[in-house]
Amino acid sequence: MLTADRTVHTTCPYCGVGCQMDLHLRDELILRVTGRHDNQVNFGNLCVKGRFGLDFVHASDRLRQPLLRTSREQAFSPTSWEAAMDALARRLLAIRDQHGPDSIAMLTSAKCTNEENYLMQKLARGLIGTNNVDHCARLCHSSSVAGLATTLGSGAMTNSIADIQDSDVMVVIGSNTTEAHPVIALQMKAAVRARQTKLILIDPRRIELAQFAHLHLRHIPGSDVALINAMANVILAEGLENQAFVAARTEGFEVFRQSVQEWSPDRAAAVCGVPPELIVEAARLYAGAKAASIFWAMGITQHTTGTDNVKALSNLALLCGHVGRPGTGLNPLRGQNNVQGACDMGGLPNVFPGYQPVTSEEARRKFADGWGVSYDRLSSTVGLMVTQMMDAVLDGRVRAIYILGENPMLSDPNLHHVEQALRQVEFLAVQDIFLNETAQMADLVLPGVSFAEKEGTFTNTERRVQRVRKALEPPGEARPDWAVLSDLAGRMGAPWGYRSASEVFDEMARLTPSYAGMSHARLEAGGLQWPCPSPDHPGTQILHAQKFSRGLGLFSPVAYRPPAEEPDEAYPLILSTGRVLFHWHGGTLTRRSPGLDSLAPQAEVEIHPQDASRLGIADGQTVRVRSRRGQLVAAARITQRSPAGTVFMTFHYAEAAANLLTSSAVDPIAGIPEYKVSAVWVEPLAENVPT
Ligand SMILES: Nc1nc2c(c(=O)[nH]1)N[C@H]1C(S)=C(S)[C@@H](COP(=O)(O)OP(=O)(O)OC[C@H]3O[C@@H](n4cnc5c(=O)[nH]c(N)nc54)[C@H](O)[C@@H]3O)O[C@H]1N2
Ligand SMILES: Nc1nc2c(c(=O)[nH]1)N[C@H]1C(S)=C(S)[C@@H](COP(=O)(O)OP(=O)(O)OC[C@H]3O[C@@H](n4cnc5c(=O)[nH]c(N)nc54)[C@H](O)[C@@H]3O)O[C@H]1N2
Ligand code: SF4
Ligand SMILES: [Mo]
Repeated sequence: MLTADRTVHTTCPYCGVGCQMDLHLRDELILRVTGRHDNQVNFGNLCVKGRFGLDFVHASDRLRQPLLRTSREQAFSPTSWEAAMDALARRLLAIRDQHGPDSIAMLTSAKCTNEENYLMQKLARGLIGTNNVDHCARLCHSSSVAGLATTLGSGAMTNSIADIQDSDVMVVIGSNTTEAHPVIALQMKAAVRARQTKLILIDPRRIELAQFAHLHLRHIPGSDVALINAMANVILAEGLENQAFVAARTEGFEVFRQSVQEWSPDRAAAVCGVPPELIVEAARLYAGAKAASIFWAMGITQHTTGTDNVKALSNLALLCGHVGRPGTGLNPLRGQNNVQGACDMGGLPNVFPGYQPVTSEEARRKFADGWGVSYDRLSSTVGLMVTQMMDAVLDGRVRAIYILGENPMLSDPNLHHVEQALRQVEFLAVQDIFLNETAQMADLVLPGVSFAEKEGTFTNTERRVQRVRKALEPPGEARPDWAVLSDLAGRMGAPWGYRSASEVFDEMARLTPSYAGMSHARLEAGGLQWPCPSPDHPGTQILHAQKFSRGLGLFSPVAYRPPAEEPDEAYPLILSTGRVLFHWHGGTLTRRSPGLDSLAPQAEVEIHPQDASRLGIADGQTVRVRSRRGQLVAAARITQRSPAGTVFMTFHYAEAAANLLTSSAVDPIAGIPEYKVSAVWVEPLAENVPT
């Protein structure tokens, strides 16, 4: 057996938990991965993806050279960096000059480092002059950011992973934590087992956490507002609210109180399908706890009512004073390894780094000075969201798209629509580590490098900024994404000339108050949680302890609205989409891991026995799933995990891409798609697939 000759301490590239790991290396090979104990994040643990899922780094089909073609009908030809970068700079400048800065849109990447995201938005804003920069946070927690920004003044997780141990009651709502944030789920399970913490699970599906739950409320997808309003109704009716907290720390209480008066448990039960007694019990348990925390993810956010769902949760926490102390709080579990960071860095159409609004003259002056660009260059117009960019291509407003580390051809809703737009766009450049489904449609493909081949930082779900360290040389001619962006800026007339990721970080920290006290050198000793405003500041474990970012916490009444598309005769089942433990989004990374792929090799449609027998579907049988947008074929998995009337699929398999089916309906405030509710028709096909 080969033994390692060195180890490199770095951060897991998969999920927002941000586990600290050692890569055990020999020559240019990762031999083994182990979890590190010297931190407050993973305490030595790793999940199967971190430990056994890094094969993609060594995959033989990593991008090694830039690829270019002069027309979409041609095949790609490998080209030099010189030619590729010249082509990119030339095309972007020409399109900007001919059609204006807002004819260019950029997607930045929650898989890339803070430094890279900072440069991507600096390029969009400071060089091109557009705020058309967004990323997968739009598809993910944009509704959490919007909801919490309104109610608390800051959209991030309020508490820390380590303080799960301080909760008496945990509400996990719309988060399949054991599969999507496995190492946080370990902490939750430990709390239940060792500390008798009571878990209230609110999820339509019987996910693994149900085995640990004191109460499991299985509601109808999309009915969270009714359910949460009813919990508040019970708390008020029984006088269980925290009056001192409401009086001292909040505003808008009276209007809120009136708004939930009509939401008796009986009325909510008729909408959400949960027995009223269970709603009452959950409300009493949450309100009566000394410290109660709420954790949520896509089951709450990915709805046309996503922002309302988050506001409803926020109302509940304010009502009981469960925020600002250890083991309390409002905790949106962030998904990608660096989605928190990509947002913090201003990879969003409305804010500069540190959530400084592009509409603020003061902020524009600050960044114009900081970047040495003219004030007029920085646009005060909020840019396009991911979910608006494709329409903007189709109606001619957007002519060029430059995508860093994202795969909209599998991850955006309504893929036929996305495909139409990407075919039509005049110029498409993709910078990735693989020729993913989106890159296959591009004019120009640039080879970036993976987390293992570059320096930088990721910010995890609890706002902790942690180092990513170079362990390997890039494959072929591939270059770190930050270096590619810096090179591009030079060719577009701005010689940024960064020599290292650390220099980029220092510039960013000067302009971003919540990161101002950090540097690569300081992060060597371990991660720091923002806000960390000065070099002697220890970082912040719990937000809103004395006062909320906006001053007083704001109660925000929310009215129940049904999902945009409900089942009917033509499409009688609800399709819910999500994840399994072993795969990552479109599978670009995990399906290159033979171990992971063998554990979840094929696309399946989870279907309840009642629906299956009514439709004449056997376990393992091939079925066709159709929606108003498209259709696909997959294997049926008959199980009681999903409730009757709802089928569940992942979006991990390109050959049965769930987003062919999903609808483009979005939340009116956050622009997040309703991935958790579309209406579908399912029918058995004659032939069987092996199971
Ligand atoms: N293995 C793996 N882990 C991942 C990822 C991955 O692709 N694979 N992706 C990462 C990313 S980017 C993200 S954002 C996170 C996502 O993490 P999660 O949000 O935990 O993952 P999902 O599978 O989307 O599931 C959400 C849960 O919401 C429930 N749900 C569906 N509809 C509703 C509803 O209307 N109300 C409520 N209350 N619940 C509902 C589903 O049954 C499911 O249990 O995972 C991260 N971690
Ligand atoms: N139906 C349905 N659709 C969904 C969801 C759902 O629940 N249901 N969830 C949504 C959510 S929450 C999210 S976050 C999105 C995710 O959507 P995406 O971000 O589009 O998904 P990924 O597959 O993670 O794409 C990441 C890309 O980055 C590349 N990459 C990895 N590391 C690097 C690097 O260091 N440099 C560069 N340049 N590239 C790199 C990978 O090869 C991959 O192509 O999907 C959304 N889509
Ligand atoms: S829990 Fe997330 S960060 Fe930790 S090893 Fe698994 S995928 Fe990586
Ligand atoms: Mo996500």
